[in-house]
Amino acid sequence: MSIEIPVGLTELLQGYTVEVLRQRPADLVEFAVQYFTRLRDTRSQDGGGAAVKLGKEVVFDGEPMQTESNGDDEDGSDESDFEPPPPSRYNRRVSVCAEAFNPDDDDEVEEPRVVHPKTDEQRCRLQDACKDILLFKTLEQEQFSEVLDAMFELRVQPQEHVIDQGDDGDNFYVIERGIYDIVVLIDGVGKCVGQYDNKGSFGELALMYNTPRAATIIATQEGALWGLDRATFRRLIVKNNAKKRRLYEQFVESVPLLKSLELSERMKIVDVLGMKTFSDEERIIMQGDRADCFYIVESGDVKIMMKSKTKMTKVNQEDNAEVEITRCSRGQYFGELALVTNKPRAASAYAVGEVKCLVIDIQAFERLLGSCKEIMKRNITHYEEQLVALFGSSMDLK
Ligand code: 1OR
Ligand code: 1OR
Repeated sequence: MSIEIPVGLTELLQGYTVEVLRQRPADLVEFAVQYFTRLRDTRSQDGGGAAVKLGKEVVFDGEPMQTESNGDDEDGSDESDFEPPPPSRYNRRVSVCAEAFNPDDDDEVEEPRVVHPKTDEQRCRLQDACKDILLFKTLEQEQFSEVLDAMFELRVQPQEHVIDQGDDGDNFYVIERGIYDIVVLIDGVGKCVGQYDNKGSFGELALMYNTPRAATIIATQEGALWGLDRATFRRLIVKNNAKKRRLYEQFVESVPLLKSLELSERMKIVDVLGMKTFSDEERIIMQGDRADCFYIVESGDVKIMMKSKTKMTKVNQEDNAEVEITRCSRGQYFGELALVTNKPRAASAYAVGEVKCLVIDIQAFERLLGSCKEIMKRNITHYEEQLVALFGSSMDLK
């Protein structure tokens, strides 16, 4: 007699078991109720799609009575959620996201470490290009070195498509130089929705979630990029994301601004955020600078200072000393104004004591925080009222 094991059952139970071992709840049944309720809720939030995987929870395949397929569906033609297992792995049908967030999957076959030899000069340039890449910010030193070793340099020509929307993901890219348009098909027509200007990175989404490329990236001029192959990205960055989710899940859930988001949306924010630490008095934002990211305070205080435009009579005297206008503490955000208004930074921000901030880049902000913009805009209206009260004039923040 053959017994059919429903697709997803093994992962479902494994996921629960892993959580029990990790969290050691006193009451297993109560914990199971909470765990599976949450799993069901996140599944329905995601529209009950074929593969739903959130945080450290299990994959749930939405086709209940299928047996484990041995790769029948793995031509990738209609189910971008599923990725063929690498040849060296046993041939179970694996949900993308299961792979993406199964940090404890220690039975993974060790893949050979990729090393692209570099000259000292190349390594210097690479380190410089990578120093502010948020996805690398939470890596251990050892993992970061592996990433740097695996990266390879590529040159691009004007009008070259580095990525085409809809393609499979091959590499993740860090920009060394050049300007790149972000083009997204809207109703079948390509629309430029943003631009990378000589810094930043792209191409992480298809590799993280095994989805087709979500946008087309076009070099507008001659440029240089550093590529990181898919296998290394998944082995180091995706694995690190599982750790990030464990570390930041609770905190992100406590941030008032993000309350209106679905759990799955908050987890996507966790996947792409970086963590930056600032020492006492260090400047985090400078008034007048161009903005490329957004901050949420995790610990410490941040003081917001603005140049007061008071008229001074004496020659050479500073005519715009900074005035403290407010402070942000744990769970509060700053640096949204310039992103929402598309203007330079309206104020400076300084660390008070040691400060840790979650940092989200402008593209992820646009992509993931769109629905929070209404709350931000409402608060910006309050800034304007405060501005009038403090300086007696309106400064046209919008
Ligand atoms: P990818 O692997 O999907 C295309 O390949 C990359 O473009 C993507 O990863 C991101 O790194 C990058 N929506 C989706 N992807 C974007 C976006 C974006 N911006 C940059 N990428 N939006 C634009 C936000 C300014 C939302 C458009 C509706
Ligand atoms: P940003 O991107 O312009 C500076 O970078 C940040 O300071 C800004 O976003 C806000 O997040 C934060 N006016 C302007 N910016 C403020 C204000 C503010 N408060 C916080 N920020 N206020 C009016 C000016 C007197 C509010 C005072 C309570």
